[in-house]
Amino acid sequence: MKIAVVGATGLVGTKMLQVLEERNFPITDLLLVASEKSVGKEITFKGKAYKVISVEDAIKQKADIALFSAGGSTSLAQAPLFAAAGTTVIDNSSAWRMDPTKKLVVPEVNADVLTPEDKIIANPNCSTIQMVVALKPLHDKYKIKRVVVSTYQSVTGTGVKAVDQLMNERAGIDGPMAYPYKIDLNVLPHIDVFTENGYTKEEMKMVKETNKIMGDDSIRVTATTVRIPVMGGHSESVNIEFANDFDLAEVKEILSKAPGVVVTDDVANLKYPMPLDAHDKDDVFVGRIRRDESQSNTLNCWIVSDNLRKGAATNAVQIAEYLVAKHLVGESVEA
Ligand code: 11C
Repeated sequence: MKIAVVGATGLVGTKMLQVLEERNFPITDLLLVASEKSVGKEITFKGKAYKVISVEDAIKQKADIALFSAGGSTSLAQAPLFAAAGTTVIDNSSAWRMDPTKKLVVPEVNADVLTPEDKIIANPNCSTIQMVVALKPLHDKYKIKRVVVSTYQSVTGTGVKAVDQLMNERAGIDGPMAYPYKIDLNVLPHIDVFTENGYTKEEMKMVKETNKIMGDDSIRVTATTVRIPVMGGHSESVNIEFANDFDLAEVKEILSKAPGVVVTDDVANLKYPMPLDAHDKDDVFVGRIRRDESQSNTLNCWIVSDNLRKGAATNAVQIAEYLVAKHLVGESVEA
């Protein structure tokens, strides 16, 4: 496969390269693409140095798959140009997610919606991805009516500038601010911009993207998304009301067998998921699984995952792996 990574110098782009290398993705040619200011820079992949090229150069080289992590406006402008050249784009921005003509995919949940005609495929928001990986097997068994989620999100979700802000504050150094307030020793109940209904865009992504990925608009979702001074991953407190009653042991059994999920739930031995443990892993960790005693058919749990891995790079690479495995890209499709 000829693979392009667009936005190769950013936090997610760097992680995409790491994941492609670790998972030994079948690459014959690799195109590393970034904005003009990075063109010519060298990046090492599997011990070989590659020069960063421009988007225009990359389009001409007709990659089989382009993994995009270059922001919404770049994606809106450039993804259709790659698609027109025959490249299948897997885009990590929010640009295409709610477009009814585009698929929004988490492989463990809905990879089967993909066809060879899908030339721009959207990768969901990180906080949505880790939640739906855990929700899907439970929805299949008990049917989810409503989800109430509160998130505790890593600064890595914002990007390098936010990581720098946190580290500078910890070191007592003045520097550029990614957030309107100090983040070290603080909590910001604010991720992405506020919308007219008083929720943030991040909160509304969790609502709308969950319905689209799960293929079920009857699931009601309400979210409060919060930034905390943490690096390794996003955490979520999730309250799930089902149509049907459940057995707690069976819930744990279902989750422990679910693809992409690791149950870490042994409170007697103080075992529960934490971002420090999830960091640089591909799994979604679920713990603190317990009945909500205030309401029937309702479960509480705690879901943690590395937002740069399963929440972004790994999910995109898994989509690419699925396309290859099912012969939905490459020469076999063009023939
Ligand atoms: C955050 N979830 O943690 C965001 C980052 O729509 O892909 C990813 C934003 C997106 O700030």
